Amino acid sequence: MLQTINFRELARKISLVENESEGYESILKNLSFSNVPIIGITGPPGAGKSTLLNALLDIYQNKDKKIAILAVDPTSPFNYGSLLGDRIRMAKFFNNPNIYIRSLATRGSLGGLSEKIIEISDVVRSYPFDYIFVETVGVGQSEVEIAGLADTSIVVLVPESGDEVQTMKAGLMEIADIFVVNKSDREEAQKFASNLIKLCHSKESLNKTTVLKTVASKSEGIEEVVAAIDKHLSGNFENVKKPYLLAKKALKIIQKKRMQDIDQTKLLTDIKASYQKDGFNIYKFVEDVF
Ligand SMILES: Nc1nc2c(ncn2[C@@H]2O[C@H](COP(=O)(O)OP(=O)(O)O)[C@@H](O)[C@H]2O)c(=O)[nH]1
Ligand SMILES: [Mg+2]
Repeated sequence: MLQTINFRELARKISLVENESEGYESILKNLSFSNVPIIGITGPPGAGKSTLLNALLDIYQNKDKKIAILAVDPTSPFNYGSLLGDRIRMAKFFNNPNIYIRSLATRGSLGGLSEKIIEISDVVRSYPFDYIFVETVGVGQSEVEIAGLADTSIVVLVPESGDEVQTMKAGLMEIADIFVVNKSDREEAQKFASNLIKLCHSKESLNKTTVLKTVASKSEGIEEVVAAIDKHLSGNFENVKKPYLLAKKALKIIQKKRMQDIDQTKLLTDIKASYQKDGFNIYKFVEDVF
């Protein structure tokens, strides 16, 4: 008997954590995790990440798998359209009790995004999903960080991504466990995929990343993506980035905790009262106060 997940409760918890509303810290502290794998899907805007996810959902749905999707979309007017597109595309899954979809806005800045994603995916991870997918745009620094969170990272490229591969080669190679060359219905796809395979299997490349071709909009090549995900997950690869990401996160929590006791108004009052006095020394002041 399949266990149903309380999506309403999950959604409420995510909102509390997302907005740092009262009580969110206690929610985080009381989470108990199961080992739900997190799969990151990243790549340039328009590459077909959402379309690919949609096609993956069809397959997982037939296998009665429970899936959560966290889609991170920068809130810019340009991306609003893509969010809307995703909504329409994924509408057929909205009432599915096995599929939870949540869009997360980045509110213009990417700062702090990865931190929030860690917290939110931790909330999701406390529910018995089979897989959690996190879709993010681009391959910038924050995606590298998010890759630390994921057990398997998929980088979606399109045949026109030649420049991206050139400029972000190092970063891309570093984060991708699976490359998906989407829009393989286009002419240049075969050549692009062959070049990518060569790159992945060259001497410099440490991990021989799998390269797959898909036409997400026609659900072609998707079974192979499902198989590659499971193969990678069962390979027990050590995620070397994860401890670094968690150490950074721990540091932020410690900073926040330590700062909690500091009354900034009182600090200012104390400084005002003493800074003009003879012999005032800011370093000594801090040492005496803390
Ligand atoms: N020709 C072609 N178009 C595709 C394919 N996959 C997605 N698209 C289209 O590419 C556009 C962007 O797709 P989307 O999934 O929103 O990209 P995302 O920004 O990476 O999530 C949409 O209009 C899709 O219909 C494909 O395999 N072939
Ligand atoms: Mg998308």
